[in-house]
Amino acid sequence: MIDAIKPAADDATALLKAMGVKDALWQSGDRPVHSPIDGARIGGVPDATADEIAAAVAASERAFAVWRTVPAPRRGELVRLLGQVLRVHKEALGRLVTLDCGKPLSEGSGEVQEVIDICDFAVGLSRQLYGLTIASERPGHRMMETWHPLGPVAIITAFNFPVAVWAWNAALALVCGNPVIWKPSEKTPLTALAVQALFERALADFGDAPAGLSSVLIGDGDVGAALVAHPAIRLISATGSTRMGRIVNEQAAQRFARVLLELGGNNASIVSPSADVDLALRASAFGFMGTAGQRCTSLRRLFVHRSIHDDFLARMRAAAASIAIGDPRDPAMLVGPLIDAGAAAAMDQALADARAAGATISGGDRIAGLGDGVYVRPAVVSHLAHTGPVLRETFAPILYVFAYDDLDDAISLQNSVDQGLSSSIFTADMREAELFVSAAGSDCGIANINIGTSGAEIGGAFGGEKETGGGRESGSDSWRAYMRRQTNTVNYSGALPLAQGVKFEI
Ligand code: UN1
Repeated sequence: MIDAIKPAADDATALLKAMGVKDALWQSGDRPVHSPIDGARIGGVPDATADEIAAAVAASERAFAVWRTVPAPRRGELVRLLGQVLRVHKEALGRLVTLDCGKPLSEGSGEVQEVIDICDFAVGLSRQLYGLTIASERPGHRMMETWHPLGPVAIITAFNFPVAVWAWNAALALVCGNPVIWKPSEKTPLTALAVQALFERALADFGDAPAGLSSVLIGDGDVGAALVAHPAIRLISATGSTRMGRIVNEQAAQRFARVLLELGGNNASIVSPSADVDLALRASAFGFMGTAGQRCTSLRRLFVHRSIHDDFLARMRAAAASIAIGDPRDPAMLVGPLIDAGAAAAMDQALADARAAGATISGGDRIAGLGDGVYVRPAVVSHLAHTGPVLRETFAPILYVFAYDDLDDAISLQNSVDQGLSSSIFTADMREAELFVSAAGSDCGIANINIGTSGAEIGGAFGGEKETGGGRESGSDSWRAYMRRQTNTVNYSGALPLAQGVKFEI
């Protein structure tokens, strides 16, 4: 166990060295890097210049010309080797994730596990990029669908999952035949540098991969904008705020580039009278307080049946009041710091708005941190009308609790927000559960039964509707977003019958 008061910077030096990141990449740049654990400066990274962005895209285009012709199972071998390197460095990378974004060690290591899992998934997928054979209406003809590599993919990620979301995209993109260019959050660049160094080890083990298959470009929105505007980038996969996603979407549409957007969530759970209340309480507590409420899948709104509402609310307030908050390197701590002071200010504002609307609030106060780390007591908000901007998504541990009488009403309130990422119901009533996942139920991309809103496995498609952006990443058939579909009609007949019976004799 790491000493709870050890400065974050000391850990970073050892971890980055162990993973082979050169000092020059993270010690002397102009952009300061702070650990949210103690707010201290860990290092400085250089922003990518316009020339470096252009060079990375050019290298990516050259790599694409080669990589698209490498058989997919062989491409899978590179991702298999990446998974191997990550297994070896799982603990170190998990600790670095903790230093970079402040999530507890078990979550940092869980995030690296998620990366290993998607690598395994992608390796299997590299032998299963199946197309269809389609019955032709013409004699002596055959139709089929072929999936081809798409082109260079830009991956823009957020601070809260500094490696997993890159991996969802990169592992699939690489087996699908595409190079990747990563613009990580400027708040968590160290994880990206470490992952790039580990990727380079996998490349060395692989042997003959083209240069330029993966690169990291550090910087703010300008770097992202340059990638979105570049004609060689065929897909922009972006995770972050709806505001950012709207800009990416509009700019990419100008040149008909493909986008895969994973934006805000204003996720809700419903606790029905038949629910296993202990289970629902623990799942909802993790949902709203886990990762200090900074997951896009974090639980924001909870609808509890009136018959159990008061008791449930009291127990949730007690859980929030007693949860262990502190240095995320201490395994006893379940909640770490917020990413920065800006996040705390947004939380304060959200609570002030709820208070002004007449809500009852417990928690939300600042806890003396380590140095300048920003630690907050999770807040439970109740007796608030479910309406208006006060219910916006805030990336912080705030739970709004509502009593409901009728399940249809609860589902319709759940669906009444602008986002549609994750949702769940706690019930032992099969009819309620089936209604919730039916066409008339939750309108979200994720709808769970007797599980919270966060903590999805990689095997399913991940993403959501409405202002969440509509993209699907990770498992199931999400790989199709990284390939271009080609319809082939083959005539082996010697005659030339035209489709739909059209006649054209010359
Ligand atoms: C995110 O917050 O952007 O389902 C991703 C989850 C994690 C991924 C969250 N597996 O909570």
